[in-house]
Amino acid sequence: MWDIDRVADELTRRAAERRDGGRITAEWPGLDLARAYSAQDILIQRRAEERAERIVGVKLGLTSEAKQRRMGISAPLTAWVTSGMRLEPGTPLGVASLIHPRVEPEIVFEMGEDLGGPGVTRQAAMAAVKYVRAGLEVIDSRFTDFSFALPDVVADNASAAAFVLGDVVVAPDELDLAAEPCTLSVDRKTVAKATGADVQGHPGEALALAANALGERGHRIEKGTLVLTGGLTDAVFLTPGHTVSAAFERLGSVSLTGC
Ligand code: OOG
Ligand code: MG
Repeated sequence: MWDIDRVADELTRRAAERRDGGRITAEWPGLDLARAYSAQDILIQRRAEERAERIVGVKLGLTSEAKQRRMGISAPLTAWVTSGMRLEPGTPLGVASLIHPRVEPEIVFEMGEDLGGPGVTRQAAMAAVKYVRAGLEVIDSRFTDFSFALPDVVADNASAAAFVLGDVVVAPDELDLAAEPCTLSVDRKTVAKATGADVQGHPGEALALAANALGERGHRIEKGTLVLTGGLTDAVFLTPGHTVSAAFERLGSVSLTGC
């Protein structure tokens, strides 16, 4: 019989053994969104304890049309990022340490104030942001072929695996975030283009959405933590010897090489 503890166990085991598997919702239709978020919290709490990691922020998933179309799910979701997921810029990532990693460009906020829903607007959300940065997120679904229903991917902490931040740090009032362009390339060949507006019209809307959704579950987004606002474009596979780069206009560039 499935329950939320077993869901957290199963997904933790798949990650540790670097193996994907079928949808849990196919075996347990009772895995609804509320239970999936509880399983996500258990999974991340355990991961943090077992690996002596800290939760360092929040990530949003499926906030752009490109991501929603690819995954066949039209609802954004929230999940957690930990200290162990943060990669050192310039250090290649071993593809064999993961299942089938893909990389996507993200706009990342560093929070200057606590932010808690309900009722958070984009304006209030942006007022709580200290810095904006470029990021690349590595996603590595614990489901075969990244095929999942919304509760599956929620329980799987939104496929979170790793992330790296660019070194340019910009105050939020120093750029037009909706207009900020991003080019994703693999080995210098352009594979996708987007702007900040592709994330919920403005990444600040994604931040407000996260604050409000987390508020309903009794969580706040804390000062000093990061918020990954979601892939602006579809993700690309990370492969040994190849480099994925996101080049923004004001936020600079960030790259990750597979090995
Ligand atoms: C789910 C995670 C989505 C994003 O930025 O949209 C995500 C997935 O695509 O596997 O991180
Ligand atoms: Mg992402």
